Amino acid sequence: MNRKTFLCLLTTTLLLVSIVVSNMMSLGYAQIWVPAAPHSRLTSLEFWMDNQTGFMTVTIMFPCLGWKIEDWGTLSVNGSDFSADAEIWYWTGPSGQMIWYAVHDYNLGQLAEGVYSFTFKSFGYIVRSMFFEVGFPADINDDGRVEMRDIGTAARAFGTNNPHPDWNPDADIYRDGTVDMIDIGFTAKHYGEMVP
Ligand SMILES: [Ca+2]
Repeated sequence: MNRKTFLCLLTTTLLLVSIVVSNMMSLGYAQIWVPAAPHSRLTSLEFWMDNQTGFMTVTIMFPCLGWKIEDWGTLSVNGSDFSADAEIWYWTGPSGQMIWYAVHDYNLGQLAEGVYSFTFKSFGYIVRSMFFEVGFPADINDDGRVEMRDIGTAARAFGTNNPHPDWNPDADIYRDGTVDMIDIGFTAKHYGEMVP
């Protein structure tokens, strides 16, 4: 490498470093609203039913005034999976210290007995998700109690999907087309329980 190439490289490197540093400085001092996601531990999801209609209440605790929710997003459904993608912003400048709560109810519509999931997002980033049950799906044979026959039915169908000879749609209580650990887990969780 000759001296001219070396100086040219050095100048380019210094220029790049100064651009990066000045960008970092300006970012550090910028007071703007940026897309953000609240902490999952400060976000709670609560499922409830009113008649046959399911609702999900999302409650977010904010530690200061430098947060705003521009849009709670629209609910989308894919099989047994619900999700909502909100637009939540964070102010990078100074803001007042005050704990406040934002609460929103999503109407999930009429729900048949089964296991479902709900995922709450902000700008596509997953904040929190949960499974919830409607009715008493663990009682697969509908005799009013979860016992070995239900666990056995789920176990026999374990790992299958349509058109496997052991496939049993009744055991697919989280209806995703496969009987897997989610279905067995929810059945086993209620072992010994009577239908309320
Ligand atoms: Ca399933």
